[in-house]
Amino acid sequence: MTATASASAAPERELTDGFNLVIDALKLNGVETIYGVPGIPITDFGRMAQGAGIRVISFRHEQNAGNAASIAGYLTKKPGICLTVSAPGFLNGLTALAHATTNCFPMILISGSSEREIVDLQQGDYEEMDQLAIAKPLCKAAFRVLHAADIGIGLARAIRAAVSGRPGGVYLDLPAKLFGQVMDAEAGAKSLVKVIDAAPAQIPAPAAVKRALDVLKSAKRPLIILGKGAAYAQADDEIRAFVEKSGAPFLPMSMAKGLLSDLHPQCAGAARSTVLKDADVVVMLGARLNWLLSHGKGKQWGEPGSKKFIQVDIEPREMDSNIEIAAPVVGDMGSCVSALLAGMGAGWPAPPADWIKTVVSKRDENVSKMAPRLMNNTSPMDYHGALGRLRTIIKERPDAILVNEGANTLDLARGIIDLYKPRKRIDVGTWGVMGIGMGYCIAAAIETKKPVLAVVGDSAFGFSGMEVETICRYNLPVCVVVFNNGGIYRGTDVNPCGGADPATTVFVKDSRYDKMMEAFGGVGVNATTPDELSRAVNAAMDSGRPTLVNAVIDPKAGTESGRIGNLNPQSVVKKK
Ligand code: OXT
Ligand code: ADP
Ligand code: MG
Repeated sequence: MTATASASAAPERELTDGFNLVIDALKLNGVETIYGVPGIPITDFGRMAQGAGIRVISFRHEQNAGNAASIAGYLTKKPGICLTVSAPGFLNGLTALAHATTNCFPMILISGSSEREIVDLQQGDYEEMDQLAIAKPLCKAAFRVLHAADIGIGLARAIRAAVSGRPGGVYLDLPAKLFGQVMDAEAGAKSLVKVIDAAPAQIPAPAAVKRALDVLKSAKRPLIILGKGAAYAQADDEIRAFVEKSGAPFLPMSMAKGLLSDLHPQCAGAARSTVLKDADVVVMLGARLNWLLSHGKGKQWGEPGSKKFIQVDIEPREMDSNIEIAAPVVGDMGSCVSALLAGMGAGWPAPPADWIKTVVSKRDENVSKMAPRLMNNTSPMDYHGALGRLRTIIKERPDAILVNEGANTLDLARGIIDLYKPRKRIDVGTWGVMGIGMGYCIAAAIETKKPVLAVVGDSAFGFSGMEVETICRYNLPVCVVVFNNGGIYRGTDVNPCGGADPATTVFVKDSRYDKMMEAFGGVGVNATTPDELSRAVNAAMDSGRPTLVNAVIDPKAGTESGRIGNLNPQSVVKKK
């Protein structure tokens, strides 16, 4: 976009400014959507971006916009863009930026900021804050653009930093003054950069591939762990071919569920303890040996030294982060898995039959133990009865995106709801963070154009619940099921002093979250039995109308911290 200016004698020349250059740079690099909250100094920018054909989704809180941008990055392999105002808006978005970095999701937080001259002298500007300095330790890279002529380079650097190598969050600081800077339009256009090959292939070394295959060939009890890095890579066919050729059982981490169907004959999701303890060679594909895998040590992993690890990851420094990696394979997932496949050649030996038999019989035992619990129709509902119905709904609609947060609501849904296709399950991720829910729903609906089913605890929902208005405003095909057990983990705690204040973990009894959706023109349903729940969710998924189902769950049904109670310290010196 350009304007013209004429000095009295000089010939007319076209002008552009910072606003237009940022928009042009984003469009040049294929950015279609911005998630944000308007205000000083980016209100007009948002308006102009919308006018220029970028979809600008306005949220009620920046953290939710940031979470939306981060998961947009995960789902598309392109950096999700979040736009915030200075200081408080920036800080609200920062949690999401740090979350993106921790989870290896590509995202760019673009924030307006106050005047450098005033900020640096700490003279008290409007929303004064040294945002760049604050963002730096919390993201993969941080940049500031001071001159309009550098906007193109600034955005190019941000895009490359976000998606190349291990993806992550990038901060781009745009001071208010930059937006108004005027420059010659032709020079401005020339200053923009179209990023070529933003995430170049990283080919693994042949020696590393051979070493890994030697270790794998020696295995008597191989296991493949699939992580969200493998799902992110969109190397679905190569990964499937590798897993199937190896014949090894695979264990999907939470967001890798569905990369290969949970019903695949090699899936060991329902035999988790057995495979972790007894495997002798473990292939990690885009998964880290962090807390979610007990750092690769301890009782869960059987005898110390009883297994060798092959780790495929784009980040060399991930190797040996917790335990020794016998065969590191560094490169992008697609290239690494293709190289492994090629090296396996024809006639790769199947794992010993007794190992497969052990895994399959443990899996089948756990699945049949759970089956009857999923069919109950009791009221108030327990988690199994409710989740059993949602499991059927996802089975019938395998293209839907499942968003999941909470404690019991998370842990039980992870085990009960099977996934059939890659990148269909998005959840609390590496931090176990509450509040991703509605932001993820909005971005998932927008980026994938598929129906979204959110299964969220009543506490979890509270962190982003106001975004139901956003869901209604944009008329998104999102069905939110709030598992309402009246509290965090359970709804039964009492104040130890017996005073008037409620216990710290409980909420208002018999609350009706469905009314929130109704308040903004969506559909609200109160469901007290699994049958009612099933009817309401099916109707929502059929109609595509924004819907919130208040699923009344027995307040006694959950356990403290869900399945991670072991991480929840309990005092042994409780005073009266
Ligand atoms: O093999 P074994 O026999 O062991 O069996 C395993 C599987 O084989 C088997 N399985 C199956 N059986 C049959 N069929 C099938 N299909 C099947 N699939 C699996 O089941 C068992 C268990 O399998 P699983 O789940 O795979 O294994 P396990 O051992 O659990 O795995 C370990 C982990 C660590 C990988 C796993 O547990 C995991 O991924 N956990 C993630 C946990 C997590 O991130 N939790 C969220 C954080 S909790 C807490 O922090 C909360 N807060 C604090 C807070 C947070 N987080 N954030 C912020 C910003 N502020 C505060 C809060 C406030 S949670 C929370 C709110 C909670 O209240 P809500 O109301 O929202 O929710 P409710 O609890 O519902 O009330
Ligand atoms: P999970 O929680 O599912 O175990 P993590 O987030 O812990 O997964 O691990 C993801 C890993 O995947 C990170 O170590 C990251 O470096 C890696 N990764 C991300 N993208 C790629 C890619 N394209 N190729 C290879 N590894 C990747
Ligand atoms: Mg709850």
